[in-house]
Order: sequence, then C-alpha cells, then structure tokens
Amino acid sequence: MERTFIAIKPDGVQRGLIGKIITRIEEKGFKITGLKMLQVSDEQAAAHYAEHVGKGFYKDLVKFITSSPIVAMVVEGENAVTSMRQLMGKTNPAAAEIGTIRGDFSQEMSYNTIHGSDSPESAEREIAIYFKPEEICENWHTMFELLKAKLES
Ligand code: IDP
Ligand code: MG
Repeated sequence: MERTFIAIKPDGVQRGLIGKIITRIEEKGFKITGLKMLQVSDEQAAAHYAEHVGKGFYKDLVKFITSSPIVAMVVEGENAVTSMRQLMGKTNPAAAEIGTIRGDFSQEMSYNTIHGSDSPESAEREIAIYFKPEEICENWHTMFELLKAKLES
C-alpha cells in the first residue's frame, strides 16, 4: 500500500478546517496512520521545501509554514500520492476544481490550505522530516480491510 505525507497548513488550522479536511481524507477511504499537530521549525521547513530554495516565493513560504501550527499526517491507500493530490486540487486555488479541498476552501496560492507529497519518494523523505518511525501506527486494520481480507480469502 502506498503512503503519502499530508499537512493541513497554518491557514487551514487557523480557519477551523481540521475536521472537515480529515473527514474528506477518511471519506475517500484512506487510512490515517500518523497524525499530530506541531509547530514547524526553521530546520524542518528548510528540509521540506529544499526544492524551492532560490524561488521568489521561498522566503514567504517558509515564513508562512513556520508561522503557526500545522496538522501533519501519514496517509495510506491505493495510489495514495496521486489520489490525495486529486482530492487536494491544483496548487493555485483559483485553478483548482470545485469539489477539491483547495477548490472549496482556498483562494490564494500562498495560502492553499493543504500540502501533499508529489511522488512516493518525496513522501518517504517528507514523512521522515516530521515523524519518528514509532509515531506511525500501521499495525491495525480498517473495517474495509477486514472485509476485503474475508472476501479474498
Ligand atoms: P504543491 O504544494 O501543489 O506541491 P509546489 O509547486 O510544490 O506546489 O509549491 C509548494 C507551495 O509553495 C505551494 O503549495 C504554494 O503554497 C507555494 N507556491 C508555489 N508556487 C507559488 C507562487 O508562484 N507564488 C506563491 N506561492 C507559491
Ligand atoms: Mg510540492
């Protein structure tokens, strides 16, 4: 099963959207195996957004992501990276489809409410920035996993 790293960014937390966003992730059928609120450090922000160093928006991006707490998640499921990015919508909320998280909850590129990894390799790298291995709970089964196991046995 594929894993991805998801973060509800400071604007999503400040606007009281934690519950709604987690509901969408759960309703899609994903399994959340890591979940915590944290204040992003400068070191974590630099590691997370290393690919954007030197771009015009980099400083503001780091300032924003470290400005107040985020909710970090490890999300597991079929095709989790791509499927979560579909659920999130395009980076620019003005272009994101209505029905996606960014399309429904955000207006501006700089405050686009949610982060999701762009590849399985990025996911593993990002999970390691925010989670210790023992903070991830993979040794349990959703009811749907149990149903599938029964049907397929
Ligand atoms: P992604 O979050 O959809 O993967 P990236 O290109 O990886 O998009 O950019 C990381 C984050 O940086 C975006 O989510 C957005 O908040 C911010 N960002 C990207 N491009 C711009 C820009 O042109 N102006 C302002 N902020 C930007
Ligand atoms: Mg990205």
